[in-house]
Amino acid sequence: MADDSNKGVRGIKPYTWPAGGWGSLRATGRALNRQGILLDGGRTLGHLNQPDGFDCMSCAWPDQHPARHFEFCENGAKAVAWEATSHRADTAFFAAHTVEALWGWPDHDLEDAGRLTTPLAYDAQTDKYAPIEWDDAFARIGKILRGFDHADRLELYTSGRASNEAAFLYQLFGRRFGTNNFPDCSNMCHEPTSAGMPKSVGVGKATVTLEDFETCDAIFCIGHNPGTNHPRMLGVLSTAARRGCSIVAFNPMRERGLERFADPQNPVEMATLGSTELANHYYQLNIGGDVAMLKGLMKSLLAMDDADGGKTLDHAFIAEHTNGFAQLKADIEASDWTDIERVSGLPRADLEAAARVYADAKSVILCYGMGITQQRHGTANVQQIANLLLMRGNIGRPGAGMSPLRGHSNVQGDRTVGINHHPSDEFLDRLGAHFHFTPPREPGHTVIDAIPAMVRGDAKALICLGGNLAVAAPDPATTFAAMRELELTVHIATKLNRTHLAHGRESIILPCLGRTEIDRQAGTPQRITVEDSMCTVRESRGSREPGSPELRSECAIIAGIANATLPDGGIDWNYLIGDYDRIRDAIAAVLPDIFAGFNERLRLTGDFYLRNPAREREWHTASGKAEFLLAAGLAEESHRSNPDILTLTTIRSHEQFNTTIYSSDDRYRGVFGRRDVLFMAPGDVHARKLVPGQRVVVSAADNAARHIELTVVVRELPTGSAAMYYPESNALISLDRFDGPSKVPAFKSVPVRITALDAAAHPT
Ligand SMILES: Nc1nc2c(c(=O)[nH]1)N[C@H]1C(S)=C(S)[C@@H](COP(=O)(O)OP(=O)(O)OC[C@H]3O[C@@H](n4cnc5c(=O)[nH]c(N)nc54)[C@H](O)[C@@H]3O)O[C@H]1N2
Ligand SMILES: Nc1nc2c(c(=O)[nH]1)N[C@H]1C(S)=C(S)[C@@H](COP(=O)(O)OP(=O)(O)OC[C@H]3O[C@@H](n4cnc5c(=O)[nH]c(N)nc54)[C@H](O)[C@@H]3O)O[C@H]1N2
Ligand SMILES: [Mo]
Repeated sequence: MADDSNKGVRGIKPYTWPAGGWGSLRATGRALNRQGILLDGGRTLGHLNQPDGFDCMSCAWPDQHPARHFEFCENGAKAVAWEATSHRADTAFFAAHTVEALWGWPDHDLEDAGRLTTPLAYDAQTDKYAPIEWDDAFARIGKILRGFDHADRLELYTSGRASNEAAFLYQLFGRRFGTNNFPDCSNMCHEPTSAGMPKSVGVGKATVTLEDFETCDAIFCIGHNPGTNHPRMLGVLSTAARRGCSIVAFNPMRERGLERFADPQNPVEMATLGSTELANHYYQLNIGGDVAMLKGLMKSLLAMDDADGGKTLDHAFIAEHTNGFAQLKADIEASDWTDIERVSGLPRADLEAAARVYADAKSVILCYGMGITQQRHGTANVQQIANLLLMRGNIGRPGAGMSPLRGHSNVQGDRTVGINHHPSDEFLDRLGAHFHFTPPREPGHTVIDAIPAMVRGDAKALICLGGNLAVAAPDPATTFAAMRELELTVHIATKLNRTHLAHGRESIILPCLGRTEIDRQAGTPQRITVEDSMCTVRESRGSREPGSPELRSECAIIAGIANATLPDGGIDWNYLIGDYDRIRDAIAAVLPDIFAGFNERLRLTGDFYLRNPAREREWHTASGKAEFLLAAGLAEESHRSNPDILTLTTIRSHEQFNTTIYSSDDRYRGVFGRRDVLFMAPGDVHARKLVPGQRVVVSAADNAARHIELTVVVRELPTGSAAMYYPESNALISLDRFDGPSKVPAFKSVPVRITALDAAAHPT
């Protein structure tokens, strides 16, 4: 809000500039400077997203072809600076601090201690992590794992930064050990896409490529914040806007990165302080109002189609390619406009206007993110998006399609190569045949299953391939307590975080190379591969010397654990990691449909597209057609009718990567030097007789024992909707509110109550 509603509140100032621009360049310089790498970091950035360089680890947005001179953004630069830092959490650091003392540090400071340099084991006598030899670390892990009565005692968590090669080895290790327990960060992220889309259109991935953004007539952006989370997308959006493509945003908050952008790579915009308007239609719907909004759009389209004698919808496509249209039509017609308006928070006229933009566009791309997936009805949201697109044949032709914006830079690839708690029989058959063993068939655990398994004592060991599981998941206190009862916790990581401090009886931290660093095996630099949000697999080669001579690659660490755990397992792990081409040959053998000729294709072009049948209107569903799928009612949450309860959404600031907090600013939202804020609608602030700057207690509506203190900041939001930053929010969130089919927690719709603290006693 460019007004003075929050005047006098510490750290809150209106931000009137566009996204990008000089603010972005200044922030890039500051990020490099803070990590003490100004000169060398600048050189490193030159390799970012270039054909012979490394792939950016900040998001999964695809790279431009041909590559631009600088193919990175402010937040990509921050991620690189954070990894390439000159700070070190070395032996002296761990000698100086007990785990109890470190527990009291803010999350930012733990990671800012710098890169881990040597393997560490927890010593209960001193309450410190102490250095240990690699072989000793592997032997300790192997000894405990070999002693388990059942392989399902082990949980193998993956965060989506791991390469295809590391992820493939990791799942191979887990399955050879005997478990499908692969809780994954996607279980907190895009799993509703993977659960919902295949039933609708037969694939669980984007049906568009970057080229489609060059010819589409409208782009719908629902529940994502590209200015912060996929900043390279802003270049694509502004090019589209300049050629007259409509951009329609549905988001409870006004996000600067959806409104205006000054492209730092556009000399004219930079010199003239100009910018490009992005969304020309911006609808601030209620948190959790997306099913109602989507049904409102579809209801408007049906009415238009009735009025113009069937010209609005693509009836030929519907007849030839789809199933279930009559049922969908009946379902939509049964929804009442009054209910749609109440639940979505949008007036009928707005929904009709947005539907008109949709109908007037020959080709539409619909992009979506966490606002859609992290809901109790996340899978239903995804399927209603597919319905909307199918109505006008907007899937499987140029300039049109569904574009889920994945999170972590390789979360999609990790899933493709087998990180999955319920793999297909075909995958397991081929894996077993190639490596001569019988993989387990029982489905394993997602995140929301793994944590209760640890609480019950069914799970006794947790290995984390990256990430910060306990902080990222709902209800950290429960996870921390459960982790402390485990027999073994192992973290393969670049930097220290809070999850590492909740140690099991034996607890080991194994420091790994990051994406920016040269990975040498048998003296030869290796390349790894990742898959972007639009299904292109690309190679990535680090260019920096490792942050410490002791670091090992994720692949080498997994091989070390596997050798020590499965000495007679019949898989030659050292052979596999001696040359990563061998891992890729194994991936090609196990997944021939998409990876046949993996190494050859890489050598030819450095990247290749994984075929997507829905893009070619080949529908891999049970019926062989695209399915219109129904969602019950409008997915209205029952707490909505209680005026005491607000619906809280949890968002990322511009200075964080998930649980990694770079600094306490959130420039585009006008928040500086603090994160302890609660964004509230003016009406809700007044109704509770609060004032901006007041300290309040925010408590979970279902359990007042979960609460945190925040400062009220007034923001243009629909009444009843509020927002705060993730991950601090997770203390409020329960493990039992999740989307049924995908088990993704409802991070974006948390029912809360607000109680004022005495303003005088608790100044802002
Ligand atoms: N710099 C940076 N880049 C990142 C990340 C990062 O933390 N930092 N994280 C990466 C990861 S893992 C992911 S998954 C992606 C996340 O990328 P996004 O999906 O953009 O992530 P969020 O910040 O969670 O924001 C989602 C948006 O949804 C809106 N929203 C909230 N509730 C609702 C709702 O009910 N309906 C609708 N329609 N909108 C809603 C919020 O206002 C916000 O603008 O980004 C990836 N890229
Ligand atoms: N309330 C709320 N909760 C959420 C979300 C939300 O929007 N709201 N979003 C959810 C989403 S979308 C996601 S994806 C999850 C994220 O959950 P995670 O993926 O578990 O968390 P990150 O914060 O990305 O993990 C950061 C850690 O990864 C390690 N790391 C960094 N780089 C590397 C590397 O190259 N290799 C290895 N091995 N380790 C590395 C570092 O130790 C760092 O501390 O959080 C989820 N939680
Ligand atoms: Mo994510």
